[in-house]
Amino acid sequence: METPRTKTPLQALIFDVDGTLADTEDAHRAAFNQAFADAGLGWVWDETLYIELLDVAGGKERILHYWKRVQPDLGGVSTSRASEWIDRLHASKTTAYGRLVQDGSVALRPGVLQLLQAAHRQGIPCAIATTTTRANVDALLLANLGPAWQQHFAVIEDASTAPLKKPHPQVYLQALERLGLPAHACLAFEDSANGLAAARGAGLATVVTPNRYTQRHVFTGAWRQLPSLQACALADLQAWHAGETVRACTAGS
Ligand code: XBP
Ligand code: MG
Repeated sequence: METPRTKTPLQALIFDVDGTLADTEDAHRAAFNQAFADAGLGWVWDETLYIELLDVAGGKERILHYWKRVQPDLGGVSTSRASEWIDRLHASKTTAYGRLVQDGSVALRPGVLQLLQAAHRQGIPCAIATTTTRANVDALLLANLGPAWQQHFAVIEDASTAPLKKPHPQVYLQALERLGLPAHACLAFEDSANGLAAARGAGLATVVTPNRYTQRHVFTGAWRQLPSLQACALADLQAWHAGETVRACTAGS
């Protein structure tokens, strides 16, 4: 028997961080280059190269990917030594990133704050699902939303809680589990093809707002693709979501 198609009210918003809440990748790139310079490495990631490297989610994974490209045998060091070295280099990068965003110079993208505030007023929980390091989330949102920034988010899933990086759906599956909501009652917000794949892998309708680093990505399967969230009120999202009849999730459906 056909499962009755039901209209599900929108019950939660799940946000990616880098590139979605804020255009952070210039700061990330500068922080990587600062760490490379401090370590005396001749590595410099220019924008063209970084656009390509962003296909690898996770800063540590990105460093390893690049290192293998420039030195396929990793200089003969053991896997454990290479991992220890990358951890130290990435910690230096994370410190540099925190310094770059602490003054609020990396602002939230247009429309993001208004959407967070509208959701808060209506009691619609918001969550974070990011592959970035928690310290980066703290630094960015402290600078933009103040010391009480966590009040905006019921759930935060990041690289420390979801080690399998996008496009793996782990970070979104864990966010849904902690929200206690089915995917069809929520919306995801992303900026990249990897992020879209991760959200879709968790069954989430996804609003994509590309940026300079991801504008050439292909966003097949996006629920909506918008230049930003500036013209996207919560009421619009609720109306779109209600207007889309969805199959009620039943066991095995
Ligand atoms: C984007 C990423 C992160 C950042 C760098 O995360 O892939 O790796 O580029 O941050 P998001 P780290 O899922 O928020 O788009 O160096 O801490 O990984
Ligand atoms: Mg992103």
